[in-house]
Parts: sequence; structure tokens; C-alpha cells
Amino acid sequence: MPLEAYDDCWLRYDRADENRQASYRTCVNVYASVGAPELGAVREELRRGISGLLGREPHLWQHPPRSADGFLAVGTPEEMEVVSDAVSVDTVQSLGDGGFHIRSAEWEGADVVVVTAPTDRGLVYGTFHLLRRMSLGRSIDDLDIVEEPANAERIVDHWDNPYRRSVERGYAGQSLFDWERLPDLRERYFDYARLLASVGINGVVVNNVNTRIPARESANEFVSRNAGWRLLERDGLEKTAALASVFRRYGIRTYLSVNFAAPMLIGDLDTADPLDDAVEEWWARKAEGVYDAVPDFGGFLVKADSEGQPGPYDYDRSHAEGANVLARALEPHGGRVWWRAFVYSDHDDRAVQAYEAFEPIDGAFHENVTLQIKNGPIDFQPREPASTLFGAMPATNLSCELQITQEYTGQGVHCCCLVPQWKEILEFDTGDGTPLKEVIADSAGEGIVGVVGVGKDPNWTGHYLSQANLYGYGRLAWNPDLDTETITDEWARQTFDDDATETISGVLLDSWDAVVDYETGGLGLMHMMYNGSARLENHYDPSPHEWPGYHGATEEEIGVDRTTTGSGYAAQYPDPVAETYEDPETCPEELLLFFHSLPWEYELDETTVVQRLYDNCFDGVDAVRDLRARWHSLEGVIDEQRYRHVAERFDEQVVQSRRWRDTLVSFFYDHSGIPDEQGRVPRP
Ligand code: GCW
Repeated sequence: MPLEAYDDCWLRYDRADENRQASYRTCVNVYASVGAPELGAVREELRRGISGLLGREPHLWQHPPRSADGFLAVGTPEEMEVVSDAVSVDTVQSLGDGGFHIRSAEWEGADVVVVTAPTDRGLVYGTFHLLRRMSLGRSIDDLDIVEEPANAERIVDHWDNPYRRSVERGYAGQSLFDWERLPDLRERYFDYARLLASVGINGVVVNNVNTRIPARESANEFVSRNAGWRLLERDGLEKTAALASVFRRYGIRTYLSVNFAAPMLIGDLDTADPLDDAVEEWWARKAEGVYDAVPDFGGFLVKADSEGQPGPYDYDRSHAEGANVLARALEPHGGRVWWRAFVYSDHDDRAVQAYEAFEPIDGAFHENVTLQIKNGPIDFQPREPASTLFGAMPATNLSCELQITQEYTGQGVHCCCLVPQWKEILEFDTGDGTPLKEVIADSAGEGIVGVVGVGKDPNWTGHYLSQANLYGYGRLAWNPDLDTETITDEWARQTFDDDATETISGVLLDSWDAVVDYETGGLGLMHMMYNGSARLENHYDPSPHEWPGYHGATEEEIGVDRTTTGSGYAAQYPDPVAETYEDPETCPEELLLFFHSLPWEYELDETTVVQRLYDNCFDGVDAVRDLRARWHSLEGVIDEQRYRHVAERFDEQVVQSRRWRDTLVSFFYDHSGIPDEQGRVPRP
């Protein structure tokens, strides 16, 4: 038992019902190979899982057991005869890294279930897959399952600030990683790795992309709020190596965010110019040191020339030149650079900038560089169109960055299941019929990245229901074709009681639409959140007056013209996508005001723009009230603690959604002067 109490999330392994227990008895005897660190993790997970599901400890064997109930065999075909007999070895060998094969067979008169894979990492995923089936109460008879991850890279990025223990945009307490005490390990790190591996994550960036931000502590004293840049020093590498030893057991590679000016901050160079020989040499030596400490290190993540971080622009070099110097250093060790495309500066329309910076340098990045592009062109808003870069850089390795932590979607208070938002993005047609999910799954080194905000709070994510976002992110990264309902059902069923699954899954499914309605009016407006001063960044409360450029409200019109008569953003998409967005008649209604500035009384289907905005804001609050009522129906059905925690948050969400609604509808009314047809908008 861990010393600190914290939630098991979806790895609860509650007792299976009687019938199922009988049919799961094959798994009471486990024959698992030994050796690789991953296999220790496999055996341990089976011990936990089977003990929970069947109420009895499994027997772990190092040879095929003689048992009337048969047995479960976990290993590669080379290691185990029972495996090579039970499966087609060619099928297994043809699977990509992470892929696995689960098969029922008869072997020497015994019923066996075989979990096999070409790599040890695949055995971890196969084991979790089998345990998930059992947690979901599904049959494990006659299995013949072959799975491979759709995305080669399935990474979570932490925005944890080492040495300060804070988490940027984290709503679940302090950093999970006890930076001062590392390399001492905590049991919780292992449980975190289990959660990640159970949904197929294979990479973790342990520190914030803001590796150094000077903040004013007092009138004339500046300190660095984020000391992540120090992780490249010897002491930091020791801490990283300790975390990597935990993640490695679960097939997860560890990465660091690094500061582009590290040769000056840590080294004694007076430049970080990527074309300078001494800088090249510095990074090469630094990479050697990193790999000495962490032999399977994943690579560097860089936020450059953005929001105060240094970058190649400081030396008049391009992003490709900046990324490539790091790529050359990592290349001999098999490492990769994740270079973020999140750059913007003073400009009339921030949406157009990433494309302007990166599209012209398509093809200029080294093979071991992946461009990490946020899902939309602005910044993790409740709803955005997909970024134009996904359809514009065929010669570059691309990845899509999603935000799991709910910075703009109610933080740790509002229930907002983001899986439907991510599905919308992944299914987006990038122009020639290729959905975005295929663009990022095109080659090795591409994939999905999710910004997690997990912290030390006992429930990991701040809001119990936000665990579904972490779960859903992993499941979608593994298989973007899964539908949203499958994911929410799976999560609810493993996390709560069977009787509550339908209600909880339903609540999750309707939650995002509600947030979009009351935080934006549902027609593509965005960023109407309070920002505040540099030290009080908030992104939670409504504040539409603060950033007029994002919504363009005037007395005549509402929305931002991003067509060719405006900022030209729509034209960055290839046709026919660009054409669809250019014309307000064909632009999807939910993005209308993102692309167009329209008169308040512009006609929509059976109503006007302003009336639709009013209606949506009111609908959003009604929907939250309905979600709360549905949650209340679970009283006595699920445990008191989680019931109350979420019920209290729903109470607060009702209050906050009304605040959002009232602020937005008054704002729309103040600008338009057009009353709500139903008289709900208070006139000043
Ligand atoms: O959304 C903004 C956040 C910043 C974040 C930045 C980024 C890590 O408000 O907190 O910084 O994006 O993605 O780099």
C-alpha cells in the first residue's frame, strides 16, 4: 500500500461477477518470461489485476504449469515454445513496435491464453489490454486479437516547473515529481507510469516548455520562475535518470524540455547561434552526457522564439536551423527533437503566424525532428478549426499537440470531456481527403502529444471526471478510430460501478457542447477569458472586453474576418477546405464567427446571429443543470466520496456557467442593441 492515499483511476480491478470469474480462471496460472524490466511490470500488473478481479493471487510460473484450468502465457515467440506453437510467428514479427497479439489456443491438452508481441513494450500493452477486457466484464474465450498503435509516438508533456514544484496550467496541486528529493523514488511514480502505459503512452516529457521565465519578485529583483533549464546540469540529469528508470519498466521513454540558450545558461559560451561551431560542439557533448545518464533517452522538446523563450531568431536563423543543431547532436544516439510550432508575436491576427513561419521551411528539418503543432491556430480554445499547418508540410514530420489539462475549458472545476473535441480535430479533412489523424501517423517519429496537468492531488486531475480526458487521450493516441462513446463507456465502467456506466458516460458525452455554448456562444468566437497580469494568469473567468481582437465585436458586427478580405487565414488551407471556410454560406455554423465578421442580424437557419448567440448561451447553462441532475441520480449508486466531490463541482459549474452566460449575453446586447426575442437578456 502506498504511504500517501491516492486514487487508482481506471485501474481499480474491481471483483468480476461470478460467471465471469469462472471463465477467467485460465489467468490464475501465469507463465510469464523474465528478464527485461518490462516483464517485471507485466508480472506485477497481473498479480494486482487478477487478485482484484478474481479475489485470489495468481500463481506465477517460470515454466508451463500443469493445471486443469489451463494458463495464461506472456512472452515473445522466441522465448516461449507455447507462444510460438499457439500463434503465427510471422504475424507477430510483422507487428510494429508496441503491437501485440492475444490468442486463445490449446496446448498439450490445456487451454491457454497467449499474450505475445515482437517487443517487451508490446507485452506490457497486451497485458493491459487483456486486463481491460476483464475489467469491462468481456469474455476472454476464443480470443484472436491483433493490435498495433496507429501513432508511432504517443507522448505526454508535463508543464511542471522543477525545483519550484508548481505546474503551469495544472489544476491538481503541486508537481507529481518531488524534484528536491529525486533521485529518491516514490511509489506514486510507478503508479503514474502504470496509468500511462495502460492506455498506450510511450513517451513523457517531464518538464515545462517554459524552461525559464524571468518574473519580477520585487520592485528591482528578477528571478527565474522556471528552472527547468537546470535539468541538463549533472544534478538534473541524475533526477531525470531516476524518473527514466521508472518509466522504462513500462516501455515509456523519457524526454526533457530544453532551453535554446542552454550553451550560455549552463555552458560558458557567449552565443547560442545554431550555426556557430562551438555551439554545435556544445550540444553534441551535452547529448553524450545525457545518454550516459539515460541510455534510452527520447530527446529534446523546444519552445523557441515564443512567449519570451530564446530561439534561433535571436541570431537571424530559421526554426529549421535552430532545430537541426539539436537534431545533429541527438542523431548518433537515436534521439529526436520535438520543435513546437506555437509562435506568434504582435500581429493583427495571430492565427496566420505559425503558417507564415513554418510553411516556407517545409522539408528543411532533419529526419529526427518532429514539428509539434497545437490542434488549432490560436491556443487550446474550447473550439477551434484545425491548424492550417497540418495540410501544408508534407515533407516534415508532424505531430498534433492537444491539451489534456483544461486551461480554457473550466480548469479543475467544470466537467468537460475533451474526447469529442479531439475526435473533431483528428477527423478533419486536411484538403485532399486525408484526415488529420493520417497526416500525423504517416511515418516513424510522428504522432500525438498531450499536455497533462496531473498533480499531487489524490485524484490526479483535480476533478474526478477529468481523469476521463487522460484516459481518452491515450486511447485515441493508440487508436484514433475509436468512437467517443466507446471511450467514455470504457472509462466509466472501469472507474465506477457497472450500474453507473450509462449515466456517467452520457454526462461526459454532453459536457463539451455545454462548455462551448456558454463560454463562446457556439458560433466560433473564442478567447473571451480573463487573462490578468503576468502573475495572475487566469483563463477561467469571463472577460470579453479584454481582448477585442479575438471576437471583433462592434456596434455593427461580430466575428473576425479571416477570409481574403481580412487576415487571409482561410486561404492557408488547401481547396476545397479554403473555399468552404471563405464563404459564410458554406462555412460550418460552429466556426462561422472565427472566419467571418458578420452583421449581428445576419440570417442563419430560422434565426439571426445574435439570437443564436443568446440561445446557445442559455442552452449551455440549461445543459449544465441537466448534467448536474443526471449526476444527482447517482447518489447511493456510487461511492459517497466521488459522488460528493463531483456534485459540489457541478454546483459550482452551474454558478460559473450562469456568470459566463450573463457576461456574454450582456456584452452582445451592449454592442448590438438587439434584444433577445425571449426577453431573457437583462437590459441595462
Ligand atoms: O496556452 C498558453 C498557455 C501558457 C503556455 C503556452 C504554450 C507553457 O497559457 O501557459 O506555456 O500556451 O503552449 O507554450
